[in-house]
Amino acid sequence: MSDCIFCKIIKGEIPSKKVYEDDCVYAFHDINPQAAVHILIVPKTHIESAADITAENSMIVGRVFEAAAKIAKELGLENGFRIVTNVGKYGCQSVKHIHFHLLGGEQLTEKMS
Ligand code: DGP
Repeated sequence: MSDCIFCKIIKGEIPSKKVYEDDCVYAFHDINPQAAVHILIVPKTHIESAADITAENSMIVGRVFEAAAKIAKELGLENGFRIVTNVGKYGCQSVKHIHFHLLGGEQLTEKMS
């Protein structure tokens, strides 16, 4: 999508601190980190949110989690991490291109809402 900020980041039209890329997935540091390590993992295909995952596109979720495991190993997150995807207004999703927050590098709180 031409006006999507994450599509622009994936295409290199907006700079980002890339940590991982393959044919399906692009991952980079969040501009506003909420943990010692805060990476955004984004499928290259423009899908609005997890509410739009179907039998046709659900393989991207597996590819995101494969990437997450590789990134976590690379960044030394052996003590654990959290993966979050926000959906819609109540989920506080601000960028309408599905993305997964990989949070770690410190003890996270039990609170998830
Ligand atoms: P969400 O609220 O779940 O839609 O998360 C969107 C995240 O995207 C938020 O944590 C901030 C991040 N973000 C927004 N714009 C940019 C950007 O231009 N560069 C980077 N690196 N992160 C961005």
